[in-house]
Amino acid sequence: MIWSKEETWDRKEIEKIQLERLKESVKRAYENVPLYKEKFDSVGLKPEDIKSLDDLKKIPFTVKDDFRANYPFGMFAVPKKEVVRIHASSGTTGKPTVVGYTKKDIRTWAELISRVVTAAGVTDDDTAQIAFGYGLFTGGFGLHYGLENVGASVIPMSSGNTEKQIMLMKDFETTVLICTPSYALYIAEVAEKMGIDPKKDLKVRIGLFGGEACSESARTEIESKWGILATQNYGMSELMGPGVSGDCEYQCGMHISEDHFIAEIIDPKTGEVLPEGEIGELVITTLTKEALPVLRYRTKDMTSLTYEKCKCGRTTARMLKIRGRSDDMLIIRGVNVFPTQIESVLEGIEEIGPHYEIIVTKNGHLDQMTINIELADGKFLEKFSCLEQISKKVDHKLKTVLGLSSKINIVQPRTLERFEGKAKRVKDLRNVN
Ligand code: DLL
Repeated sequence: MIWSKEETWDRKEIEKIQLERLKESVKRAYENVPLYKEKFDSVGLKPEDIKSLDDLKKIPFTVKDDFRANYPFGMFAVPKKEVVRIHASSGTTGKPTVVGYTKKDIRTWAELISRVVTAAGVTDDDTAQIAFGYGLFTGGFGLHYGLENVGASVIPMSSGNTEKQIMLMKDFETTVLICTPSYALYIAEVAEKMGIDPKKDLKVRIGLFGGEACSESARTEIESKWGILATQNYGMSELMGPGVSGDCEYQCGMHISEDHFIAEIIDPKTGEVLPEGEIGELVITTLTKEALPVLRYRTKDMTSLTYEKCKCGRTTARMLKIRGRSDDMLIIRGVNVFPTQIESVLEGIEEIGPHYEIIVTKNGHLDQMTINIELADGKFLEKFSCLEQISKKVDHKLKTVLGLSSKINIVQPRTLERFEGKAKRVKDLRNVN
């Protein structure tokens, strides 16, 4: 099923509405948000200079620091009276990033989530359990209104309280689970401990996962443990929250609602726009947001775009799985290391499950990277030689990919930390005394 006709428009129609809305969005931002006026003035650009979609390139980028510098409400383009909802993303340092919505923004949000959940196969026959946090995080409330809008019976469970989560899932016959992929893995483990086999004893058939990257091994494990279709959806507080894009049943890239967002891929170093298919940093311009129009926002998320028509009938551009963030990079003994590189090495080794942890410390003046890796199955623990073999295999592969040796610790299944929200797999302890 396809929720709205705009998802099947041909490119000409999409581009026509994009240009109309881009002009409005630019005008709204320029006239109401001092930051945008300053940015435009600094390069001698006026809203009237945006005459084609190609002119988008002329607009300076917006970055997270712009939100920080305008904390709390300086990025809003409407008077506070018109704002009916405020969310914020926590961030590890400093002040949170604050975002606001008008009544119309909230309605648009519900519509865009309706598209995402319909693409994943959710209908009004479903019972949807939201195990994202409700609160300042956009995950819980964001999914909530869209799921209600399609007519699903929504259980606003929030994250945590895992045993109760499972009890309700059983008693209420939940058919759709909404959470981070790491929490889906954790819930399955707790269910098993309770003597419940999620595949046989529960009725969940679709997973709507987002908020963090999901490796192929995590997705495979979720699908096999739960017996579900594990779909992914993408979003970010600054852009609205969830609802920017989502998988259809073919899981071949997340469909972007292009009548509401323009996506570009840039080289993160030079800012140059890259052609279709190349991997780079995703940059998004919002086209319909009233309270918080965002122009050319640098998401730091690395991905690529395809404009090929999908088998599902949608014509919208798709963004492929996020390949990590450009600011995730660790510098270990001078070598640039992306956690996703490590993850892709681990994915190729069958004895290893989806749980791992990267710890960076200092040994005197030297950086030391330790990777704790959880075995997929306890049976490998029985033989020391088996463990040694796995360890050697990982070390060798990592050395080839990173050109760097690291300390590998193979640990028993179910010993590494589990997460109810977004997983934190990297601990950089170098600056901690
Ligand atoms: O995580 C919004 C969201 C909630 C999306 C629930 C989907 C579902 P933030 O807390 O602002 O917003 O975090 C945004 O999370 O820049 C990505 O790095 C990451 N992220 C979100 N969805 C995905 C995904 C929400 N499907 C940041 N795959 C983004 C990979 C994702 N990373």
